[in-house]
Parts: sequence; C-alpha cells; structure tokens
Amino acid sequence: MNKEELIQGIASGDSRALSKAITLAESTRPEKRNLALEVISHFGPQNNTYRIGITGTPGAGKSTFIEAIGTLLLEDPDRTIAVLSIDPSSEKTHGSILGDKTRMNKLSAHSRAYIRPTSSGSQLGGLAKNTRLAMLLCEAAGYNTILIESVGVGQGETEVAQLTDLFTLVLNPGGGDELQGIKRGIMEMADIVVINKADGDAERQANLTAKEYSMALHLMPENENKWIPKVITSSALQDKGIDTFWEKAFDFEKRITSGDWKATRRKEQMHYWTRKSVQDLLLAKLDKYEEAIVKGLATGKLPEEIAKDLVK
Ligand SMILES: Nc1nc2c(ncn2[C@@H]2O[C@H](COP(=O)(O)OP(=O)(O)O)[C@@H](O)[C@H]2O)c(=O)[nH]1
Ligand SMILES: [Mg+2]
Repeated sequence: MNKEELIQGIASGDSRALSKAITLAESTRPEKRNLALEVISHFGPQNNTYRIGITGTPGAGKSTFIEAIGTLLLEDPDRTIAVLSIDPSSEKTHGSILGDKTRMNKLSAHSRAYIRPTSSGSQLGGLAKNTRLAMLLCEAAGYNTILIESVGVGQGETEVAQLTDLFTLVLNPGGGDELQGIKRGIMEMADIVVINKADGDAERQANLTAKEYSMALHLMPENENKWIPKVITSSALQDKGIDTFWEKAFDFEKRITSGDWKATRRKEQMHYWTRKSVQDLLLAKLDKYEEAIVKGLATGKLPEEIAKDLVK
C-alpha cells in the first residue's frame, strides 16, 4: 500500500490499513517509518481522545481487566476502543499474545474495538516509541479511547506514563510493592490503583490491601492536578468493580479537561519524546564512533576530534 492508499484505508475504517501502517511504524527501515510518520501527520493531532495506561506485573490480570472495562465502555455507542498491548515476554514466545487474545474474546470480536500487540523491534528505546506511533495511528483511525497494557517491572515500561492521560496500576491482594515486583516509582505515577482478583477467599485480603495502599498514597504529595490517587478493588473475572473504575476514570477525565491540564501534559509529553529522539540520534552517532575508538586506541592514533579533547 502506498501513502494515499494507507490514508484512504485508515480514513474509511479499514483495520487492515491501520495494521499495515502500524507495522510500518515498527520497522527499523527509516523509509518505512517515515511513511508511517507522513500518514500520522496527514491526520494531525486528535485532542479529544482518552489515553489510559494499564500497568502491572505479569499475571496481575491486566488483559482480563481490559476485556471487562472495554466491554462495559462499548455499551456507549459513541465509544471506540483500541487496545495496544506491550508485552516484552511475548517477543520470544508469542505465547502471551495468544493468551491475551483469548482473554479479550469479546473485545476481539467487537466491531468498535481494535486489538494490537506492539513490539519493540530492534529500535533503540523502541518499545514505548513504537507504541506511541501505534497510538497516534489508532487515533487517526478514529478510535477515541486508547487502552495501553504494559508490564511495569522495568525502567522502559514506566515510559508508558509518558504516553497516557490516566495511569492505572493493577495489583493483587496482599504484599507491598516489592513483593508485587513493582518499582516504587510507578506507584507514585498511578492515578488509579486497582487491587484485582478481589474474589473468593481473596476478597477480604483485597480490601485490606486497598486500605493500606490508600493510606500510603494519601501520605504522598498531591500532584499538580490536586488529584489524590484512588484505590479500588475489582474482580475482572466476575465483573466486579468495573463500573467503579469508570466512575473514577471519568471523574479524572473531567478534572483534567476542565482546565488546560490535559493540553499542558500532552505538550510536556511531546517535549519528552522530542528530547528522547535527539538522545537516540546522539547515541546512534556514538555507536558509529565505536570502531574508530577501538582502532585508535590499538594503534595509538585516535581520530582528531576525539584526541583533541583527551590529550591536553
Ligand atoms: N480469581 C481471579 N483471577 C483473575 C482475575 N483477573 C484475571 N485473573 C486470572 O489471572 C490470570 C492472568 O490474567 P491476565 O489477564 O492474562 O493477566 P496479565 O498478564 O496481567 O494480562 C488468568 O488466569 C486470569 O484468568 C480476577 O479478577 N480474579
Ligand atoms: Mg496480558
């Protein structure tokens, strides 16, 4: 597909064209990526979308939770949902992607939902960067609610917070952040903390865990938006707490769109991604020097521009 075909396809709601464009965005070949970037800029920024991050350790129930909140949201005929799941483990085995698909049965089959696993490719810092382009393409295709599933254990994954308007952390009953394998920093980014699997024998423990987190979060400094993170319990399997999630998420949305907070935050995020691009460019340049450095040190003759800063 060429640029015009991609644009036409995406504009007319053809999900094949959307998938194709996302694949181009994930490519390591600059000309393919550029094609995707041109398609994105054709559509321009979509300011009225709601971007929601769902982060947590593997097995916390993120995909099941997304199936539940997505299904409920789609009862509103004006809603369209794109789910982007970033799962580092799936790159090797493809196992969890299949797992995710089966956990999102209803969403996968729904005409107003689009589900796509994203991969990092071999791009430097590619994970979140590719997801960002995929997100922009989904928005261009008219999806007004973007749900991004990510595993929140490593450094790179916390970048998802730089993509979203609302950051949700999914935990399980019992255990502190360390036990749940979550980095402390992520806790501080959360706008809503969900203690999932609050069912059966674990329900009581879930309520206790929610209380503990709620107390801990009240001790943290308020964010610039004067939003105190909400802690709720849910059972994604039994459809409990799903309506409460949306209640909080819509409260939050009202709060951020009533002032210019959302616009400001998206601008700050843009700044972040621009800086990151510059950083990646410079790092790529550094890599190019590597051979010259090794050779120069071995022969005692470093390239002029390096040597002049080292030997004074
Ligand atoms: N009991 C219980 N199990 C759940 C719940 N949500 C998810 N699970 C189970 O936890 C496992 C992992 O779920 P999944 O959604 O794939 O987790 P993810 O890795 O965070 O996406 C699956 O076996 C789910 O059926 C829940 O609310 N209650
Ligand atoms: Mg999952």
